[in-house]
Amino acid sequence: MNSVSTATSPRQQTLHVHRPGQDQWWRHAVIYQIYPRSFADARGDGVGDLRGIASRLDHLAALGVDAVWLSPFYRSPQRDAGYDVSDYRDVDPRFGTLEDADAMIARAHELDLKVIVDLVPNHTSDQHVWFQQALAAGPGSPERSRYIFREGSGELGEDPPNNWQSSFGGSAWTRVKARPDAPGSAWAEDGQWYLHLFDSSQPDLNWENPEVRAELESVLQFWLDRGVDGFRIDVAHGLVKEPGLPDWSGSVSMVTGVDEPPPEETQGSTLPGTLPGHPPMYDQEGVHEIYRSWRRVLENHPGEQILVAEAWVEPLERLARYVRSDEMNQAFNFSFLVTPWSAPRLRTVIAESYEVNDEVGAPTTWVLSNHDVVRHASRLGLAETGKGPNGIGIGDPQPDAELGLRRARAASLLMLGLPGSAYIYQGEELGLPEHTALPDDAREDPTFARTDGAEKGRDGCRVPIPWEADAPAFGFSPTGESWLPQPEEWSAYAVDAQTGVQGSTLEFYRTVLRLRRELVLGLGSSQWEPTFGDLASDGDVIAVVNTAEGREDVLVLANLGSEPVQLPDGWQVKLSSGPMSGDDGRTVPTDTAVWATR
Ligand code: ISL
Repeated sequence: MNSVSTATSPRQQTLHVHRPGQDQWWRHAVIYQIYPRSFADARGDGVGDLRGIASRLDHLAALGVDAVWLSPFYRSPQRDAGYDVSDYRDVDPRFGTLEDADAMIARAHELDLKVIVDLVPNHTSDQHVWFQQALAAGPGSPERSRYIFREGSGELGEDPPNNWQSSFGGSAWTRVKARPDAPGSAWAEDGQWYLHLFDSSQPDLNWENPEVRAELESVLQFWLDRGVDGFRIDVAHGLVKEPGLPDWSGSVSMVTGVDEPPPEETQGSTLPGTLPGHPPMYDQEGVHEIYRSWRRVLENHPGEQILVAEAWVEPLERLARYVRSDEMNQAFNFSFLVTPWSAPRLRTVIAESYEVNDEVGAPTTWVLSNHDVVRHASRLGLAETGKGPNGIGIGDPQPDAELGLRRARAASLLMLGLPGSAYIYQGEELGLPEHTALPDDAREDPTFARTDGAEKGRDGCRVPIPWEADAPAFGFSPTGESWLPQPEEWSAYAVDAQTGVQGSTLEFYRTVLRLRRELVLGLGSSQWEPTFGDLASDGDVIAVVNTAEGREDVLVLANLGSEPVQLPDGWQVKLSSGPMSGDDGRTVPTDTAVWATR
């Protein structure tokens, strides 16, 4: 067993100091992500809806979260599960009506939950009236200049304008007349190409066009007036492209971000402030001006609404530029999410996260799961932890479910003990694993088809969640319909099967969130706990002390090593992610985290 080293550094090493006055709700909120298709289906057609959400919000209030973020529920052909918006000011009939949205927001507020909605400004659906008008109006028209249309390369314009690849696989360009399912007359035959960083049904907007800027600001205003408390900004790093759209041979794929930088000899960005090989479609300087103007829109509105950046930008220093004091309020910490299950790696990302965010006065955020990645209860049970694959299929290496859940609970206890704001993805409070055996013909994520099945895609983390062990579709819908099939074993994960059951993941999360709130851990200061000496600086233990005036110190400790470790003297266990061991119950086993007070 690893024991406490006495030869420790006398000084605790500071990670983060809470500054007086920085107590706003979004600096410490626990935000629960609702994926509307898969949360609760009141109508019984197998697709979740807003009335279903409203009817289940009391579960979230009882869980103890502060806010919900809903993935898009706007009018959309659903080619990318709602991230292809055809009308930003209306609700898709699959999810309900604007009145249902108002009622859902009102119910959330009644329960003291803030509501954050998703805004998708990088692209629209090809069914958006603007894109239909652009096709009809032809090259050189003001309608086309709302998007990024270009002539093709090659003698006859038969090749795409540049070599950019879609994050979902294949070229990032589609030629107008070549589109196979073109709905007839609306489709021009002029042979121009349009850019889409994602699916061909998601044309990228042209953010150089003032009309685009004005329109999206008016959309912000529309939802502010309906009472929302903030916006999660989809692909926040993508809106502005490098002028001239230079070739770039790197690859940017779903989940993984920039996983292959371009070979050295090929062109990359040459813009000042970017690294050689920086992707010319992401993280361009021009995006920041947009967020400054949005911040002003929010500040002119009564109340305290926020902007959250979904930006797969590395290193963390670059990401922190999105949360400077006059830009967004928060950015998702994907660097934390993709870090392998390794104490040294996690310590590094934790320290860096505080360093870069404190520099700009922004809260650090923490996140382990969302609708784009393999659920962390499964990801952490894979032989190789880290960012994980883009989906898991029946023929792929399968996660160790028990190991995954043990680590997931430890990871969540670690994350929720750290100062800052934290995200929970629906079902994670149930310890829900990824569905790793979905039949291919059930898959809907466009990445599956666009990569010819090489990537399984994100459906496995989007399966409707279980509420009642013995009800049809586990209580997701009254009829038993479910747009993706649920594994039979999920009855054991249902909310009613875990409620009141000591040691269940749901009761664990409830206790964690209650204590986090009582002790206001999200607004604490933090430092490394020095007692562990080498073990916590080079070894397998992560030990952070969360402090605040007027309350007891809280030690947040996770043991990622193969040997158990002893809790340092003076600390009393408050809560652990799994059973403690040793005669006195003060030994922290492998892959276990603990909160202790003194
Ligand atoms: O391009 C990337 C890396 O730089 C991606 O990781 C990208 O930022 C990310 O996948 C964006 O995801 C969001 O937008 C997509 C949508 O399919 C996802 O569900 C959404 O979270 C397109 O709107």
